[in-house]
Amino acid sequence: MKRRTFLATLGSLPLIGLNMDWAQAATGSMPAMDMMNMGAVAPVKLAAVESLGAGAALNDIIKLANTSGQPGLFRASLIAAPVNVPLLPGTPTEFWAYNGNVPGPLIEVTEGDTVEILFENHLSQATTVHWHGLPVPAEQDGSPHDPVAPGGKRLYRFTLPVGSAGTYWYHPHPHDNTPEQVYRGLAGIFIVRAKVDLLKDIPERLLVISDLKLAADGRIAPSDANDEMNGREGQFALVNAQRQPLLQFDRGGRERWRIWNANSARYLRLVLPDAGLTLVGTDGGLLEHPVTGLTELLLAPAERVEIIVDAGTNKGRVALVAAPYQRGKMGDVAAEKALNLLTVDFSKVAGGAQKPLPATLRRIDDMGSPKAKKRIVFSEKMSMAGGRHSVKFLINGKQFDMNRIDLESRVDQVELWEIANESDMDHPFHIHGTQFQVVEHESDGKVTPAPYRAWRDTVNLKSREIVRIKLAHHFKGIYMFHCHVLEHEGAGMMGQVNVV
Ligand SMILES: [Cu+2]
Repeated sequence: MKRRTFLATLGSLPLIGLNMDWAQAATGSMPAMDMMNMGAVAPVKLAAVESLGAGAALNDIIKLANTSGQPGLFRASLIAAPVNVPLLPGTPTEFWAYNGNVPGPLIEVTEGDTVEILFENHLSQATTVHWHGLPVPAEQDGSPHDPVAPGGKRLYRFTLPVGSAGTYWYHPHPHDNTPEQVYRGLAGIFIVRAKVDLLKDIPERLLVISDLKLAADGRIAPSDANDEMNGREGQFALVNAQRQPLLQFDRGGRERWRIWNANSARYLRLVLPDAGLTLVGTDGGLLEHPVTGLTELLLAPAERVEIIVDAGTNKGRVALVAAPYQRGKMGDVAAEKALNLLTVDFSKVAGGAQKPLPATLRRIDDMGSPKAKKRIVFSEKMSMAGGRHSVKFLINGKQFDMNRIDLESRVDQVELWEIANESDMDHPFHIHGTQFQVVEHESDGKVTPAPYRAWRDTVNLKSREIVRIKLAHHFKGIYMFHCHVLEHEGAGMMGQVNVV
């Protein structure tokens, strides 16, 4: 069974640009192949999409209560533990969740605040809490170097500097099992509010989009070979853990939406037909100027945006759609199709013209001339070494090794990082502990400067694309950088920079 599935996948693989050991494998002359080499299992029968109800009112995200009572200090506890949720009749579904919530509770602080989170691990695996995108010291980053053992606890403590306002999240990042811990439900959201925010009077919505691959028997399905290779995409793209909820546009004619792509691997090419869609923020907070007139917005896994949605001339119901996006998946995969993420009901608001947004939202200075340069290359290599099938996802030709430092940077020094994707698939680049500015994209020798200045911690690379970014780290220590298709990260598409 395993062999047949594997060969079916293999038969339609594009061979161009791949390691040619693969062609030998395709002849079928190899000895029995060991799928377990990829940690993958054969596909299981999935629950029907209609088995989860749709159309319920959109949930708000639960907030993590601040227990400190002291101004400038946010103190709370997070517990990672299994929780049973009745999704299908019969067997409840076991998720792994922070404080019993999927997605995890919202941590909401103001720039300048100190954050103290007492974390307890009630899982059967070691885990960490990684503060995705936040400028935190290396030893507070929840990196694979600082696991919290099953039954263990630790205190995370960091101060968020003025200027760090933005839209972040937290999720596990242990040496192994990051993909599994996230797909079982461990991911929560984090907002750092600015002391001065010119858009603060616009009512906000928080939309956390996450993947669920649910087996017909109610279990969360294990990842199969296709998930391991292309990144896991279940049959559900949930919004605030709901299938196609209803967003009643009833907070006035204009809303500010923060959107998280918390999927393991699914890209979100967001389209909201006929509604005004204005980009005002990225991972690291507001842009300098609103970007108006967008018809679609691509969010790679782990990316966040802030958009302004105006009721405009909409009077009825419109679906927020994830339109088909080709990211170079390999093998015999289903054709990409549009997914309705949620329904927006504009019928309760008077549309019409809204007053213009402020032309300038805040200042983002150029980071200045880089003092050093680095080059990162993403590649994929497939082989049948020793009769064992393996897909390797590499950075600079290597798989992740926790005992190897790949790069060295100087604290506070601005560097130019050139990231080249020499593979056939898209890969989103993410670096820990800091935000960067994209300088330009290059494709087929054509260089396109970034159209606006923005702070990001994640940027997508299409196949054969080069992206140049400027970045600086502000703490010493070891930080990870990796592909944020979690199965690729788990397979070794990750490196370490030591900041000295
Ligand atoms: Cu990747």
